[in-house]
Amino acid sequence: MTINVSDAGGRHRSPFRVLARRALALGGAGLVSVTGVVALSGSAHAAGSTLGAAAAGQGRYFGAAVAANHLGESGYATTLDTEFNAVTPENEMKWDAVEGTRNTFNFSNADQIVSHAQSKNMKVRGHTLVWHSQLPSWVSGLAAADLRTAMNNHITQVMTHYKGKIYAWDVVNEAFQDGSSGARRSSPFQDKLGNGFIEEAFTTARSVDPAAKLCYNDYNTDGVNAKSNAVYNMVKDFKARGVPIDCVGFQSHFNSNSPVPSDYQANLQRFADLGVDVQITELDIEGSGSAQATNYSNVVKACLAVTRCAGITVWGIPDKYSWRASGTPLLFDDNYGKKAAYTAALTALGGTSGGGTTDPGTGGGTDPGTGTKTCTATYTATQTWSGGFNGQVTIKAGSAAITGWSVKVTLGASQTTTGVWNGTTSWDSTGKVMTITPSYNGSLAAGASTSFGFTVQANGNTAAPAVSVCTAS
Ligand code: 9MR
Repeated sequence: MTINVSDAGGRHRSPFRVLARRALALGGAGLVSVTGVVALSGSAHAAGSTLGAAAAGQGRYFGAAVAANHLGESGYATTLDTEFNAVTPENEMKWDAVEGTRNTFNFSNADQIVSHAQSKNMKVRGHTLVWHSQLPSWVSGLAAADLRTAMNNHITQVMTHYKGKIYAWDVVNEAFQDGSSGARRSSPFQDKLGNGFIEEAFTTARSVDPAAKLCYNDYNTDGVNAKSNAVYNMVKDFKARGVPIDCVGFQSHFNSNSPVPSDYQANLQRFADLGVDVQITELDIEGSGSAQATNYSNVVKACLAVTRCAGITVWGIPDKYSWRASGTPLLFDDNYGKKAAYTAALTALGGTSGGGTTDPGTGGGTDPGTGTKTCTATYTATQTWSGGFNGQVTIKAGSAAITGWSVKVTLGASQTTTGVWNGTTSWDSTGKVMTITPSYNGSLAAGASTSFGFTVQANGNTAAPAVSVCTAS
């Protein structure tokens, strides 16, 4: 989420309250694939003993974000194929991945995921066509008229390549600001093309693949708040004026600073009432054990209680491959053992566990720590592709609790960054050194960790950026 710089801050502070009423009608519009993939369950397992089968029994899909470079790992592929009946390429369909150079398209990694999904009869969510992040610098450098041409061409080429194979596209991603303004986020598209870029993108998308559902997707819109109100008003306006839109994606990245909102179901319902499907598109919930399990259960129940909630996608399979692995936010542990959260999600879907290991979670003791405040910063390259890579820096508090941290990241020659998440960035005058401080994740118990990440456009230089010593406060 580009959650960039000011991301995922806790907007929803009230304790989660289940508002769920179980839906009586199970098959809302949009639950039947329009892509020719008829069966919702991709596996031969007994009805209800896997997430996908249990969701199918409720007229829903249950998907996972998938990375092409993990498909060769047997535990990964087996878990995907057994448990899920939908996929979203986690990074492989983003602009920088498919059109790093203008009008030169590279679909190889995304194709691997789509072929895999098709061979297992899984739905594919296309993610994403127009987004300010993971956007090559050639796009941001264009003047308005050329940018419009490039945007429409990108949509046209990518959707044509996958025509008939995509259940739903995230046509526009994360176009609104966080906070109380309800304003559009500044981006090359917004700044140069104005508010109309969103409807233009949807209109172009409809003309290319009329069978694909067209979604607007965002984060921090999961409860009723200024940002979701702004998206709501846009969708209402689109429906009133006949601008094509079929669905709204609620990313649902939750943690203690941004918990599952108490009005989650009510928020999904009010969008559904506008005449669009709602989809939970990037679900992950940091935590462990029974607290995490309860949150997962509540999210599943909220979806099932909204007839037009078409399905749920979790943002990864095992914790170790999560974009925020240190928060262990997913349903499977690093060895593909089923966590308590898995069992809770399956049970909420009306399924019954067919066995497997259950990881109760550690609960994580906290040491109040009284000594000097220290932290360490560890860099890992989490993803690489032809034009660049994603870096992640894990910040770990020493033997005392801290309330703030700061790390400098120095980019190599020719490198630029297109997005930073889970951190606030300030740049030095050379434009090469960014100082990252917390966006919401400054307070760490002794020994606890958090991470921030960034995307680097390599421009020919794939060397790891230099990460300075962590400074704690
Ligand atoms: O999970 C994705 C991670 O691997 C990438 O490094 C990151 C780069 O922007 O994007 C992550 O996925 C984001 C998604 O595309 C949009 N919503 C927020 C997700 C988490 O950051």
